[in-house]
Amino acid sequence: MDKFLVKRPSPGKNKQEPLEMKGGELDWMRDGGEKKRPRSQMPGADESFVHSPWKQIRAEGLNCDYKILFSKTEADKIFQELEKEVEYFEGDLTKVQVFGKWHNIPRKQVTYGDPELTYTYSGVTFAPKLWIPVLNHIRERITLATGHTFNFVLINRYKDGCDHIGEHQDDERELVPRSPIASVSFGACRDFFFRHGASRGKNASCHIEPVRLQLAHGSLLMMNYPTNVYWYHSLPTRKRVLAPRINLTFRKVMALPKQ
Ligand SMILES: O=C(O)CCC(=O)C(=O)O
Ligand SMILES: [Mn+2]
Repeated sequence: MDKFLVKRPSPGKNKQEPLEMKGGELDWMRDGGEKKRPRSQMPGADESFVHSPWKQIRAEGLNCDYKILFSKTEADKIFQELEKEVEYFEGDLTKVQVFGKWHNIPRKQVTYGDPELTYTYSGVTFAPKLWIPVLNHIRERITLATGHTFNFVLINRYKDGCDHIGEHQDDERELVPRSPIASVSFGACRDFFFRHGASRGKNASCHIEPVRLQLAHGSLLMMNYPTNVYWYHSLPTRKRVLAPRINLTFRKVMALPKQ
């Protein structure tokens, strides 16, 4: 991964890391039944804001930025809270259509977001569940770090290294044109690949090296325009990974008339 990385200051509009946390969003992080405590006494507060540098990931038509957004202590808490509170889709919503055939998806999935939005992905239209505190907490931290706001999140849970996501582009028609996608990961560190569209398959028109990243616990990967125009991404199987991983891709979605 280092081959593609150049260190630089924060790329967001908000160059400064956040200075305060708002009480309400953190209620789930406090011990039960206690009065509000000063920030310095809150669990994990000392380390709440990690000052990890941004790393640029650049290749032809690929523009991504990566950083550790949450300290280990906070990422552990968030992971536990996600395991407790996120309710994944069941039944027909756990299947996707590929070349006209329906398959069970090799992971668990769910969407949360503003109520008027929908999202069509691999032939299935998802209505979002309403925001819950832990998701708002993550969403606010991304906004503080990048200056971007998001109204929708797709959550994928990979129970172990057998669960995966195949090569695809995030190019759904509901996405606000040229908007970035913020991908936050918790749990097992997994390999994540970008492959240029022109270098895919037998009829590849040129050879462009794939880009391999490792998405760590508590990390944020910003996929900026035009990455998803030219590059496909995937999370391949890794048989040796035994622990679960949760990935959340925060998106800017437009309310579209029903087709
Ligand atoms: O799990 C990941 O890191 C990627 C998920 C993804 O690409 C997607 O939800 O579109
Ligand atoms: Mn994707």
